[in-house]
Amino acid sequence: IVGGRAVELDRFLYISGIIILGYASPVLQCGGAIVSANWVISASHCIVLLNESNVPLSKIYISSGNKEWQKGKFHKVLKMLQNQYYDHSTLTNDLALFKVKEPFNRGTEAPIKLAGPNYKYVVNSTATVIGWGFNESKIIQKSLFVVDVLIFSPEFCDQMWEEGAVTVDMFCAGTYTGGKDACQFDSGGPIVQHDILIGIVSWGGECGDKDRPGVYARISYFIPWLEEVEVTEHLRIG
Ligand code: 4AZ
Repeated sequence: IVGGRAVELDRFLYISGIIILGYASPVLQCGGAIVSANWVISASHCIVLLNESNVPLSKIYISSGNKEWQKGKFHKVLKMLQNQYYDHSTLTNDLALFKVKEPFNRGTEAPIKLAGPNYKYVVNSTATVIGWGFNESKIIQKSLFVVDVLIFSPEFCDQMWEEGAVTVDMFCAGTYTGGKDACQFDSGGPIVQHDILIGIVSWGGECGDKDRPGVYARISYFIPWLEEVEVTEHLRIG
């Protein structure tokens, strides 16, 4: 998170890290958000990165329940599910679900409600991005950071990026003067409005570049898919 502030965990009990265990010390790969008793939502490109590095499933864990990702409860990942329409070249449909073995405990780990299919992404409204990713010095953070950004219109996103790059399953967000953004290793993590999950950190340019706003997977677009895959679980959809 670039241009943000350090926070306590209490307002962000759903924040999760996708981590790799089995090396000398834990490695942070991506962010994520708890959405039900045994499921975390994240980005599909995070699974591609894990696969490209040949990380076996047995080394992949979710860290949650602590503002410091290295001190969280580590939940073994049983299953990783990529959206079937994910395209690695365009990063369209960059959403994934991770199933954990041990359910999340409602004291220090709690699910966030998802934006429903009719959620209004109000242009110029403030949203909060959460994560342990790079700060302005390109250093992964030990403790949790957040930053407030503005949701931009599809037309503005098109002007800032190539026309057609920010597709219907995405939105972009940033500030008019730059300096506030998600960054590397925030990928897969949440962007929220009033305790509702509205997006997942997906891609961008140079972090904080005012002319290259961060791009997020648009949660409201994926509700049919989420309901389909999470047949037996109960997601909280707004
Ligand atoms: C990344 O590489 C990444 N500025 C995520 C978000 C942004 C840039 C890069 C947005 O995971």
